[in-house]
Parts: sequence; C-alpha cells; structure tokens
Amino acid sequence: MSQLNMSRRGFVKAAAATGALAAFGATAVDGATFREAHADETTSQTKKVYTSCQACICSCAVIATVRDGRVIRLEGNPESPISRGGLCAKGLSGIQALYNPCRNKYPMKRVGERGTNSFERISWDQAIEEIAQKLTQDFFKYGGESLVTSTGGGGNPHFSSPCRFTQALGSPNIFEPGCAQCFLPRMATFSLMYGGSKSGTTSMADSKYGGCSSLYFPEDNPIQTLVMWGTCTSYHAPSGSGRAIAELRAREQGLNMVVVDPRFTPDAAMADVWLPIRPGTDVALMMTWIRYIIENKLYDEDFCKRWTNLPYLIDTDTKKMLRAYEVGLGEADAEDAEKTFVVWDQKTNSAKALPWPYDEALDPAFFGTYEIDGVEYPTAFTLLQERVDEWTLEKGCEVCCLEKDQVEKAIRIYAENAPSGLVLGVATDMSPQSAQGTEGACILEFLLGNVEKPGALLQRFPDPPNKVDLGTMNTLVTGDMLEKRLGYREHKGLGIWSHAHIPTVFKAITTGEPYQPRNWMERSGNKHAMIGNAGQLSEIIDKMEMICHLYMYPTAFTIEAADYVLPTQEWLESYFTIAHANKIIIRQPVVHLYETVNEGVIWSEIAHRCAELGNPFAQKAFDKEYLATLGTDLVYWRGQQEMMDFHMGSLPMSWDELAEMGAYEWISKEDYLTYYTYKTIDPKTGKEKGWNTPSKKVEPYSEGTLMLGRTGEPWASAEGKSYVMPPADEDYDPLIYYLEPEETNLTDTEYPIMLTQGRIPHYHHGTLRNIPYLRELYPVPLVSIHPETAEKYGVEDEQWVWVESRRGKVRGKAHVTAGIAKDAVHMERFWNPEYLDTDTPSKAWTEMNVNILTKTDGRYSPEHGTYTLRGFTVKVYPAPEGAPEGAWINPTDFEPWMPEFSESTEVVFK
Ligand SMILES: Nc1nc2c(c(=O)[nH]1)N[C@H]1C(S)=C(S)[C@@H](COP(=O)(O)OP(=O)(O)OC[C@H]3O[C@@H](n4cnc5c(=O)[nH]c(N)nc54)[C@H](O)[C@@H]3O)O[C@H]1N2
Ligand SMILES: Nc1nc2c(c(=O)[nH]1)N[C@H]1C(S)=C(S)[C@@H](COP(=O)(O)OP(=O)(O)OC[C@H]3O[C@@H](n4cnc5c(=O)[nH]c(N)nc54)[C@H](O)[C@@H]3O)O[C@H]1N2
Ligand code: SF4
Ligand SMILES: [Mo]
Repeated sequence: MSQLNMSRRGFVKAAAATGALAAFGATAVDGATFREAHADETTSQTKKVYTSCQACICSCAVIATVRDGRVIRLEGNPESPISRGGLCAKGLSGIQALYNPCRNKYPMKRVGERGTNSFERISWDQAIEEIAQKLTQDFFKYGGESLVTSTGGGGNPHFSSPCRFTQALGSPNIFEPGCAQCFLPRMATFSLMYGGSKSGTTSMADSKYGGCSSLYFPEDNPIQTLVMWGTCTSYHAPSGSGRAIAELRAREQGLNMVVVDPRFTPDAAMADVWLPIRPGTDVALMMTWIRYIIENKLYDEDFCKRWTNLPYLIDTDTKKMLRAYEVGLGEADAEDAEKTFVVWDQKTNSAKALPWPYDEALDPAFFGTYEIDGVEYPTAFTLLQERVDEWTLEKGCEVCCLEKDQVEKAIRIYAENAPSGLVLGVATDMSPQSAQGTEGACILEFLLGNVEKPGALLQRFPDPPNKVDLGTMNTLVTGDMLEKRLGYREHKGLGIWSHAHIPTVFKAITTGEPYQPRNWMERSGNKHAMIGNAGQLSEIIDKMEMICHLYMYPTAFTIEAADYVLPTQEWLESYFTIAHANKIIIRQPVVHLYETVNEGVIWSEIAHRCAELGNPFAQKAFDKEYLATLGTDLVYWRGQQEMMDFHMGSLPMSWDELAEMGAYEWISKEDYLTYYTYKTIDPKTGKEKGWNTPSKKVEPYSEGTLMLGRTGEPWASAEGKSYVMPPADEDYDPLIYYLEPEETNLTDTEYPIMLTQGRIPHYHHGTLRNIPYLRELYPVPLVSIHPETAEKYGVEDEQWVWVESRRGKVRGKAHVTAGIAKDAVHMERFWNPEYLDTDTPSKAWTEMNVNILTKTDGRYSPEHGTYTLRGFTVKVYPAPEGAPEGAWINPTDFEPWMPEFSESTEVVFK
C-alpha cells in the first residue's frame, strides 16, 4: 500500500533513510546540487525544443532546453504573435511542476476507505479493463445516464475531449465548474446577438478562441479607448493580452482607459477612471451607461440604423420581430420571408418592408409605437429605451455605490474617443445575471458602432486550419439523450457546449431523481476547490459507485473521492497545436516521465475497450465508415501518433515538420486582419452577408435569446440534425434587465459584506499550490478589505480573519487596502496540498477554500443555469486562533516539494 503524496512527513522519513527514496523512483535534489551536477557543459548533451506552456489557456510559445534528458531551462519563443517571447511565473514553474515529487506516476487503485489516502499501483491494462467493465455493465443495466463526466475549464486543451467521451458512451451528462460560470454565457450571448464565426466572436481579452484578436497587434491598432469590465488581463494573461494592452498604452498616442472592477488592479492603476463597483451590480451600471448614451445621442446613428435591429417593429404578442408577410407587406412563402422585417418609414409615415440590407429611399424611425391594422408595434429601440429609462446616473450610482462624476466621465471617455472597445471578463459570468451582463456589453458596443472596423474588438478574422479543438461527438447524441440531459430544458444555453447543469446533476445524484448517476469520470485539478458550495461534495461522493480521477498529481478530490487515479501529462510531456492569431504554435513532448499518458489517449483507450465490450455508442465512435455517412471526420484515434496527426487538421505539413519549426505562419498578418466582414458579398445572394443572427444584423433586441429558450436553437441537435427541445417553463427575455443579487448587503444585517474574487498571478485555479517558489510568493489567501470596512469590523492588517457565509467559514489573512470597494472583500481561491498526506487530509480543502462560502442554490440564470460565485454576503471577523494548524507558510516549509529529477521513459500508448 502506498500513499499518493509525499509531503513533509514523507520527506522527513525519506531523508532519514536514503533507501526509502528508491521507493519514489528518483532522488530529491535541491537547486545547488542540481547546478553542480550539470556544471560540466562540454561533456553534456544539450538540445532546444519548441513547445508551448499549458499552465493556462494562453499557451505561450516556449523554447525548452534539455540537457542529458532533463529539462533545465524555459524561455519564451518570440515567434508567437500573442506571447511574443513572454512567459509568466506560472509558466516558468513548468520545471518544478514536471519534476514535482508529488506527481501521479502510475495508475493507482484505492485499497482503503475513501478519504484515507490508501492506494496501490496497478497496470494501465488493469485500470482500463476494470473501468471499462464497470461502465459497460452499468450501461446495459441502467442506461448511458449511469455515467457522469466532469472536466476542468480554463487551461484545458482537452476541453471537448471528455465531452466526446461522454457522448461516445451514450451518456447525456458532462459538467464543468467554469462553463455556466465562465465563458459560456459570454460565448453564447455574443453568438446570439452578434453571430459570427469561431474566432473573434467574443470580446474577452485573452487568447481563448481568438477573442479580441486585434489587440495582439498594437502597432497596427488605431484603438483609442479601452474599457476593461470585470477583467484583469495583467493577472489572467500576463504575457498575452496583459502584454498587448500594456503595449497599446505605451504607443505614442497612448490609450484612454476605464476599469470597472471592485479591485484596484494593475490596469486600474493605469486607467483614467477606476469604477470600484459594488460586486454583483454590473448590469445596473450597464443600463445606466446605455441610458446615458441614448439620452445624450452619443450612439452611432448610421450604424444603428443600417446594421442593428433597433429600428425594427416588434410584435409584443410573440415578442419576435415583425415579419413583413405578417402584415401583408410580403409573401409568406417567399424565400426570404423569415428574414424580411418591418420599419416605420418617416418619409411616408407608413410601415414598410426593409429590403436587405437597407433601402436608401426609406427613413426608418428609431423611436415610437406605430399602428398597423389596429395593432400597436413599438420599435426595438423604444423597448430598449423603456427598459433603461429608470437608470439615471443618480440611480445607477446609488445601486452600484459609485460617484456620479466618475461614472459620467467614464461614459464620455468611452463614447467620445473612437475607436473604442469594451473587454468583458469573467466577473459578469459568475452571477445569475450572466446573460444580461454580456447583453449589456453587446448593446454598448453596438450602439457605438464598435463592430468590425479597425480598432474595434468585435472582429471575425479568418479561422485557423489546425484542429483548435478536438471536437465533440454530437452526431452520436439522440433526442432522448438531449431530453435526459440534466437541467438542459430549462437552461438551454448549455447546449452550446453540450453540457449539463451542475446543481441539477448533483440533485440527481443525491435524490435519484429523475434517475441515478452511478459512475463519475473526472479530469481536472481539484473539484473541492473549484465547485461552488464545495461542502455538498461529501454527500455526492458517498452516492457514487466508481469515481476515476485523471490528473497530474493528487488533490483533495483524489483523496476524498477517487477509486482509480490515472496519471496525466504535465505540459512538458504533452502535445497539441495552438492557433495564435495568424500563426500555429506547437506543443510537443519535451520529455516523458513515469507512466503518464495524455488525457486524450486515456479517453480513447477506455472508450475503445467499451466498444469491444459491446457499448453500441462506442462502437459507432470508432466506426469511420458510419461516421462518414453523417458527414463528420471526428473519429477516435488510438495512441499518441494518431492523435498528434489528428491535431494537424488541414495544415500542409507533418507533425514532425511542424515540431522542427515551432511556429508556422498560415496567413500573413495583412490577410489575417480583415475588417468589415459583414460587408463582404455573399456569392449566393450577391449582397452583403451580415451576421449569423435571426435578422442577419446585430441584435440589441435579442430574438435569438428568446428562441433559444423556446426550442434550443441554434445548438440543439441530435444525430446530425437540428432537434426541437420542449420550451423552458418561462421565456428568456430578449431585452436586458437588472435584478439585485439574492444575498445583498443592502438588506443583510447578519452578513453585511459583499464577497468577490479575481485572479492572482501566481496560480491557475487549483493548480500550482504545490510549487515551492510560487507558494513562497503567495503562501496563504489574502482577504482584501477597505480600511473603513476593516475598522467597522475590528480587523487589522496582516491579521488572520474568519470569512463566513451562510454555507460555512474559512480563514485568510487580512490585507487592509484602499484598493478595494467599501463594504466588499476580495479573496482568491485556495487549497492546501500540504495536508493531503497527514491524518487530516480533508483540511486540504476546508481551511482556506473560498468555495466553502459560495452559493449554488436559489436563483439561476434562466439562459445558462449560472449559480453565484461572486456578489453574495459574508461577515469578516478576527480569528484569534491565527493560522490553521499545520498550514505551510514559511519558505522552508515548501522544501519537500523541490524538484525530484527522473529520467525519461517510453511512451505508454504509442
Ligand atoms: N469561487 C470561485 N470558483 C470558481 C471560479 C472563481 O472565480 N471563483 N472560477 C471558475 C472558473 S472561471 C473556472 S474555468 C473553473 C476552473 O475549475 P477547474 O476547471 O476544475 O480548474 P482546474 O482544476 O484548474 O482544471 C483545469 C486544470 O487541468 C489541468 N490540465 C491541463 N492539461 C491537462 C490534461 O491534459 N489532463 C488533465 N487531467 N488535466 C490537465 C490544468 O492544469 C488546468 O489548470 O473554476 C471555477 N470556480
Ligand atoms: N493567474 C491566473 N490566470 C488565469 C486563471 C487563473 O486561475 N489564474 N484562470 C483563467 C480562466 S479559466 C479565466 S475564466 C480567466 C479569467 O480572467 P478575468 O476575466 O480577468 O477574471 P478574474 O480576474 O477572475 O476577474 C476579473 C476581475 O473581476 C473583478 N470583479 C470581481 N467581482 C466583480 C464584479 O462584481 N463586477 C466587476 N465589474 N468586476 C468584478 C475582479 O476583481 C477581477 O479583477 O483567467 C484565466 N487566467
Ligand atoms: S500566461 Fe503564463 S501560464 Fe499562461 S501560458 Fe503564458 S506562461 Fe503559461
Ligand atoms: Mo474560467
């Protein structure tokens, strides 16, 4: 029996008896010994290998130096147009992560009780056989819904791979703790209102799917003003968009900046206006901005008239845009009947069908309600104006706790210094108003005409030729599976990623309703640190018959939950192709340690064995001929080489050739930066192509959102065809609206402070807490609190405090600072791997974990099912007990995690 983790206890034991070290397969050395061992450069073999970092999703290009089979140095590769030679502290920790003594080295099987950290080594054959047997047995006994899969979000190149696996085993349910709380609400809402292609449809300032790609070319970008709304690029993508924005500011003309963030971020420090908003109230502020822009006629009239649906008449019964044929202005059976809309022509004072895209002879009214055949039809602009009417500067400032002159200054900077752009971060994704947060951002950008012109952030640059994403197996999904997908009927935005709703999945597990999931395949770091209201996991884990954890090292989830541990690769062992604007960057294996396997190969091996055992979905997933009849090339690969080849997509070279090059320019910068995509002529119609929305224009009045709730379109599809889902209980609102957070400091006297979070530069989600140099820099979570708030609650700087919500309490260290909104606290996520190999392993996730506090019940976003990670109430008070007992805080505490070098081994599944 062996324990997964080597912490201080293991280290002390090992140091006392050198023999014990052999059990871990290598020798732990410190930096000095390492340097000495490698001092003789002339006799050693050194090579440089192109690869890319995977410690977050930016995938910065890297040149790794390998000497005598060991990675000894990492540096940035300037060939990437996104990272341009930069690497951050997380990326530079790659060597400490690779050679961390706590790596999961071999497949392991639990032999003691769950939660006792007792596992034994098994072979890959045994692991795959036992897991596949159990999954197949339960598939035939209870159906595909006996399996749930979960994955990690940001930084995971295999994001779609677990989804593909779930579908290939006939299960409807996969979930991820980001998803509805991260990126999905932005991606879905931008798609619905702005339409577009894979890249550039979102206004996120990171490299995910090419969001805000124009930012990466500061020298060619005429942008004058940037609003950073609930995002901190300097922390979340330091060498990507963080770098790019710093370079934009450094141009001769500079950059006007507004930052909307409760926390005084490095970008706020450089901004013209910082708006320290009360957490959770963003939509109120957006509506205030929209009202001000309308009232003061700061919008781009020409763009709004020609290219948005604001002048279109709305049928208030159906809530849809009025079609011309519905009021006798066209034929119902005409080819473009569903795409021909009605405006009120001010020249003739009559309703007119508007031919695509526009008719110079007409003068469409923006505002007003008009009668046609006895029925009243308002314009979309009128409905929007009515919605924002109450949001005066006074009211917005009162609700958001901001100063009027600062808000007005911010709006004026944004609206009067074109080209401008608004970057939307994850903050607005983390509350039940996640859809409205993105709607607000879209509406503001549309009003100002910040769309596809040079300097704008909303762009549709060409899609890259590689496989950016490995792809799901939606073609295998049946209508029955769609209807069984937990929480999907209510929250159909989840359809964009084919995901299930986490609270509904958890309810099914604990109650058996509407059915009982039994087996859980999980790949990511630490669900105990990332899932909201993590305390609920204990009951869920108890109900599961088999839990497998695929990861690089043990986490709280491994110890508390795993029956099987499958060791995955660190990024220096792993492979992928990454689209960086106009170039493709490679990630190739630099070394290979122990028996680690690329996650994509693990999934395919298990699915393949399930196919052999008779699972009919899995059989189809490996059947090239069958899949070809459905028009998809998404078959499963076997082994590393096939998977590498799959990544290449339509790139005109082999994997090995790309590996030699490191970076490949597939399109020139000039051809990549293509503007005004909507004005390009569609050869089929000979007219401008517009956008992929119901009206083919950008839609501040979002009919797409309404129809999503009624049918699941555009993302509900089964067996390759679109599928009409039963409607959600209530219509999704096509217009923006504001709701005060359910737990609010405006009325909560028991828990009077709003808690929020934001990234710190040292860690990526739950990862890297076992990297000695990073833990030395940030050993325990800081609880940032304003001096006035601190005084009110008797809190002093550097003091240990309790932060308590209605769900639990955890400890952190007070950081008293004016760089945070009043009556709010900021605490980043944390967990403590040092407890794993002790008698109290659960302390790893219970002592400092902000997700003990977060809220997954009550109100969800109707569209996406988002729960509350930010903007809920807590109280904060001194912890006279001080630091949690056993927590590692001092630099020397982390010594047991110093690198343990190990020779390269053979790849397991070639
Ligand atoms: N309270 C609170 N909770 C949050 C958030 C918050 O702000 N506040 N943020 C939310 C957000 S935005 C997200 S995206 C989620 C993230 O939550 P998770 O997605 O669960 O986070 P990670 O554990 O980091 O999982 C992804 C990790 O997988 C690792 N990984 C990379 N490659 C591989 C591989 O090939 N195989 C395997 N098995 N693993 C690999 C990477 O190190 C990566 O960091 O957390 C959410 N939870
Ligand atoms: N170092 C590091 N980098 C990461 C990650 C990581 O874990 N660590 N995770 C990656 C992932 S998956 C994601 S999604 C991105 C996220 O990257 P960002 O979108 O930048 O996310 P955060 O920093 O979490 O939150 C953005 C800002 O929102 C602020 N904020 C908090 N509450 C509110 C609010 O109510 N309103 C407003 N307007 N602002 C608020 C926070 O203070 C923070 O500065 O980062 C990615 N990069
Ligand atoms: S920003 Fe840092 S962690 Fe992310 S890919 Fe680049 S070097 Fe790695
Ligand atoms: Mo995320």
